[in-house]
Amino acid sequence: MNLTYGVITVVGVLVAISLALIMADPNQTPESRELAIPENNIAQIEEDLTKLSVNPSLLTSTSNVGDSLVFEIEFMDDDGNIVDHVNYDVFATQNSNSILSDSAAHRHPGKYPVHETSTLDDSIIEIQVIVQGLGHGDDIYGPKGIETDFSLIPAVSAQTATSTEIKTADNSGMSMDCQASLDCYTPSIVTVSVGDVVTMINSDSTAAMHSFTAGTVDGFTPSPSGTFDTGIMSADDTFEWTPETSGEVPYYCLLHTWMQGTIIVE
Ligand SMILES: [Cu+2]
Repeated sequence: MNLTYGVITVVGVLVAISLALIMADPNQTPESRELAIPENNIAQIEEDLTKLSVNPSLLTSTSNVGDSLVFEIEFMDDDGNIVDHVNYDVFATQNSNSILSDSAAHRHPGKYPVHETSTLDDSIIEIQVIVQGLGHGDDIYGPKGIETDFSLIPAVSAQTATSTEIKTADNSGMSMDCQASLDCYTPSIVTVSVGDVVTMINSDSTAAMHSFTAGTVDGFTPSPSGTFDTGIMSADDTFEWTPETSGEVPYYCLLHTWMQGTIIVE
C-alpha cells in the first residue's frame, strides 16, 4: 500500500464514522457524544434528565400575618441531590386572591430567585410550583408541567393586647383608711405592657364620684402629669387608656387625694 492509498483509506474510515453518527437515532445518545462536545453543559443535563425527577421544596422563614412571605424554591432528585438550571412558574394565593405570580423563574447554581408575596392576611397560603423544564434559552429539556402544591398557615403575632382592670374601692371616698393599706384602688399597683388596654372603673358601691388622674400628690396638693385623666366619674363609669411608652405612671383621685395608685408600664 502506497501513501495515497493509506490516506484515502483513513479518510474513508472517518467518513464512515461520521455518517454513522449523523444517521444514528437522535433519541439514542452516541457514546462519542461527550468527546464531540465535552464542554457542553446542556448535553450533560439532557443526558441526565432521562433519569431525573425534579422535586421542589419550599425554603422559607416564618410567615406572619401583616408581613410578606419570602421564600425560594429548591429542587432535588429522588436521591436528594440538588437539581439546578430549573425553569419554573410559582404562584401564591390566599382566599383565591393572588399574592404572588412569578412565571419563567430560573434556579441557577449560586444565583436563584427569591420570591416575595404581598402582605399576608390570616388565611391559608396556597403555593403552586410548576416545573417548566431544565436548561437555558432554546435548550430546555426534561420534565414539564409537573405541578406541586404547598400550603402554609401564617402565624398571628404572639403579641396580643391584654386588658387590665383597675377599680375604685368601696368606701374609698368616705375614709382615708385605704391609704395605709394601699387599696383605695384595686389593685393599686399593676404592671402592664405598652399597647395593653387599661380599663379604669368607678365601682365604689357607695356610688361616690372619683377620678383616675395621672400625677402625684404632695401632702394634699396634686400635680397632674397629663398622661391620662378620666375626669370626674360617676358610679360605674369606665375609662380606657392604652400606654404608649414604658415607665411608672402614678395617679390619684382629684376628689380624694389620699387615693393613690401606680401603673407600671413595661
Ligand atoms: Cu375619689
